[in-house]
Amino acid sequence: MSRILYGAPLSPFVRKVRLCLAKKALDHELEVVLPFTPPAWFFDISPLGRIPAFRDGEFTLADSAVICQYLEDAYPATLRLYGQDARQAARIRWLEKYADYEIAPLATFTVFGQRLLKPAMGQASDEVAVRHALDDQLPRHLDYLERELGTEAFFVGDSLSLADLALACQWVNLQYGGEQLDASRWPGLWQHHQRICALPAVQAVLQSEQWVLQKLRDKLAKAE
Ligand SMILES: N[C@@H](CCC(=O)N[C@@H](CS)C(=O)NCC(=O)O)C(=O)O
Repeated sequence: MSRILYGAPLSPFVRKVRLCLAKKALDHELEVVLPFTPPAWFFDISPLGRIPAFRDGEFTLADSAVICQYLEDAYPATLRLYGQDARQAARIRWLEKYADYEIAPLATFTVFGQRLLKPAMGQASDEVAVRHALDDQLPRHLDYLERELGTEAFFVGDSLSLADLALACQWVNLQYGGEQLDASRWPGLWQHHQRICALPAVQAVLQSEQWVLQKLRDKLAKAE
């Protein structure tokens, strides 16, 4: 297989690239590389040691947004996920960056990380940090995103884009950490998330990662 995605299925960044590849109908192999303790060879393709990284033949690169943007440029005949013009592309990249750099530290690194990853690794979880993220930090981001979405079905234009996928990937990790978007406070975001999760490509990717989630939950139950 000339296209290889390196990473672990519960990472929202790995999930985002898997969804991008699926929507573009680009076949690939997922080679599992765990975060935090990657093998030495992995640093050659991901110098910071982070997942995901990607190989397309001899060409390698790291970072989910960079990989997805490469796929958009390298395979122009596939489904467009970065909009139809420069303005849409810029808006999509902004929202993708917002998901990856503003939402991820809270939904994934804090809620998912503290509630699931840390205890499964035998480390104490910091529920104070989780409550701070949920009560004090996330709401202003959710208010902003609710306003940006308005009553539209998609964040940018009238079709699915990386903005929708990047945000949905973060809400999935929030859910795995035992939290939901509050449907009464952010109804647009809640509906948007249901809509994205109902897409067959998203369903398939989420299904394929359930065994890993269960393994983590079993580990957690044993550690308690
Ligand atoms: N901006 C990066 C973030 C990647 C990232 O932080 N991945 C996490 C796993 S979800 C990781 O590899 N963490 C290990 C580390 O930081 O050493 C991307 O979009 O690919």
